[in-house]
Amino acid sequence: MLQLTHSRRRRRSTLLLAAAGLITLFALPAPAHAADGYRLWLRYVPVRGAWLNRYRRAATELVAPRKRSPTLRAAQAELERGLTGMLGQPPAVTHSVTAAGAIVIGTPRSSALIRGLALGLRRVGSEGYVIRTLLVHGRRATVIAGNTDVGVLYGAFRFLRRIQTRRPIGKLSLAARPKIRHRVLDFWDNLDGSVERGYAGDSIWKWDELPQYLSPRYTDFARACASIGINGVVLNNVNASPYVLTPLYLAKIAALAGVLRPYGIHVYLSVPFSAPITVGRLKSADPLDPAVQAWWRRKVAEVYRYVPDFGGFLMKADSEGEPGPENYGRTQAQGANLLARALAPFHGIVMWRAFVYSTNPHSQDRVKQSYDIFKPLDGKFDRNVILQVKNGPLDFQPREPFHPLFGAMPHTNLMLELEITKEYLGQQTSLVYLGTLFQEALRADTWARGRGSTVARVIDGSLYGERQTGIAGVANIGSDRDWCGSVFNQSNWYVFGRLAWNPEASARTIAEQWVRMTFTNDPAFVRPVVRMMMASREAAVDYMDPLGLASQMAAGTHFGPGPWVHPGPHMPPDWSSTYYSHANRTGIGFNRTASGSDAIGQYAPHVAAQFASLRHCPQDLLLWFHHVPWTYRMRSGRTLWDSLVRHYARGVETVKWMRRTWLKLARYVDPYRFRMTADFLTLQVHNAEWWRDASIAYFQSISRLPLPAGVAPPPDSLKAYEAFCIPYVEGTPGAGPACPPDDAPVPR
Ligand code: BDP
Repeated sequence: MLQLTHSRRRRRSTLLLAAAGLITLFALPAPAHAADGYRLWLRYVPVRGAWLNRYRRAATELVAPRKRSPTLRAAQAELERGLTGMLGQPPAVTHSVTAAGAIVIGTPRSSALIRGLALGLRRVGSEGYVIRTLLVHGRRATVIAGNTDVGVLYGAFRFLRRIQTRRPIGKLSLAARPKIRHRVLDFWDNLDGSVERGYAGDSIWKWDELPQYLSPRYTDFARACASIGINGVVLNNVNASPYVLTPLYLAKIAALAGVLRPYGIHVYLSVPFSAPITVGRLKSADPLDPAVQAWWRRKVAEVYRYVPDFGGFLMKADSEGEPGPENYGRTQAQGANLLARALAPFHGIVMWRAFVYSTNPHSQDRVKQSYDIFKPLDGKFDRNVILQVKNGPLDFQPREPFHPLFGAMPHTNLMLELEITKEYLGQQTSLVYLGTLFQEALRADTWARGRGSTVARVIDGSLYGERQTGIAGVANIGSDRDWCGSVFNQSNWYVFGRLAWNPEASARTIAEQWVRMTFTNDPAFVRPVVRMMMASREAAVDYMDPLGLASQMAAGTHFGPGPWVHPGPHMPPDWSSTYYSHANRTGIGFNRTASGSDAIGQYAPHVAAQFASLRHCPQDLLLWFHHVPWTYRMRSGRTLWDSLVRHYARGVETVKWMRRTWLKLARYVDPYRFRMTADFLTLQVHNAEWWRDASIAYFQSISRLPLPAGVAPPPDSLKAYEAFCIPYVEGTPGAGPACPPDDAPVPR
């Protein structure tokens, strides 16, 4: 009873305090760029109420080694910045513990103090950290230590996160290490400043200003990456320009590497396979040609003169018009090993993409190609090659089954490639939290070595024991003030990093922490917003590609519906929508069973049996694997047609619910971020309705079945939806000419 009264009183005083805070807030002139998203999840807003004194007692002074590397200086600066922002006073910086509540940072090498403590650092490896509360010279202190400086930096961010998310810091015993070695952001940025599939402005790399001017944004970018453990950045588009390998650009790249280095981030480059010809003026790029091999050796040595800790190359070869070893009748392994051997003396790696397919209309089922090309090459890749495999066998669709190469190449390093930029999921304005998609991909069970052979365990090396492990995310970062085109898109950068560090972490927990750091710790805000985020990806699947459909979007822009897009002179079958839906009078879906393309045969027997059975196939992948009659009875008892229509409708309803939920939360958010999110949700409702109506109109023209009771017919004709075309979309250069200028009305 006493406790109850106490907590009630505390709540009341918190309310009063909050009210007072609001009054002061409005009384003050708004600082420039207040809460405009620039500071991401590293906002460090003042702590109020009972927590403040508790935290202050445990953060009285900051004890740093006398001699500090740039990385240790970054860790110290971050702690100073965070503690000052949150606790309202800067910690005194000292070199020895003089008061209770000190925070001691360092490594055994940099700090005699830490050397003298038994912290169990051996278990945290070269990037991990230990955070422990213990007595140092008889005084209670929090030690943040690593075997390396970057471990300390990661520990500093973890410590700050506890305060940001209102967790106790008085009695800590934490230890962590990343489960994956290469945790990489892939930028699809072109050297002209545009970004392929980038929806957040131009490239953040200002090539014209480099190397002389180093924008402070680069440092803030590096801080954000380090705060979630990202340790690699591929600077340029996989559709790579040869100029990256020229001295002009290498000098610029070296300057960027210098900014990122203190934050533990290695720089990588995408390079074109034809570079020996375009840059080296050779006649060939044949991997077996000694002149080509010698050229790459020389070029790589040159790159390392500019960037001594250069990470390596990312390669898109023999894909979508990019050159590759196939041009010379060589295998993907011969191509990859060519680069690997040039990089090996410098400990560099090759991330060789498995996204290889031919758009020949007579080629087999597109989703089978990558497996068929790479599986026979298992064991043929050098040790410093990692095969970079997209999460699904097609291309970053709203939902795909896992790529059958996971688990199928026990003698090859495999890394996972995810798309953080929402190319196929509504681009900049739609609120779609990808944590659930990433988690689904990581937790998919390949059954390669029995139950529990998850994709996470393939890529973290615990299934087959690879030492070169990796994960890559196609970045959603650009020159927009808020980095990602919207505040909620930031959560996708965030969750990628957190899952890269620990692929078994929970998307929900990460969402909750992100909301707390980005907005507020108030549960009245946190709970509904996390619920919105967790429902958001499924909503998008529902209104875009339900029940295992894929690739139903408009051609080129990949924005908005286009289920009618069919093969033609300029449209290879496997870039069209009808190829994937296979919708006809009898039914819908792609038969990938043994009686069809038998793509199912690429999975381990247990998984294949499940996918092959109409009854046991997960319903959310049904049409990916089966061609199903429109009148097929689903587990719910509804027909497939009714069920499909209901999914479209449900997707729209969920987005409307998200919008209603958000509109009730104005009082917890600053006006700028509130308004932007509210308006974007209005836009998303509109887009979701457009997807629903256009898809229903199209598929009904084929199924010729009535709509289920209670579902309103699309307000426009199929012809109107088909005629509607958006000429320009950010991130899709050259989309314009695909749309004839037309004064047809915009569908409702
Ligand atoms: C597709 C994108 C295209 C990329 C390609 C890739 O539409 O812009 O170049 O992926 O991953 O999804 O290489």
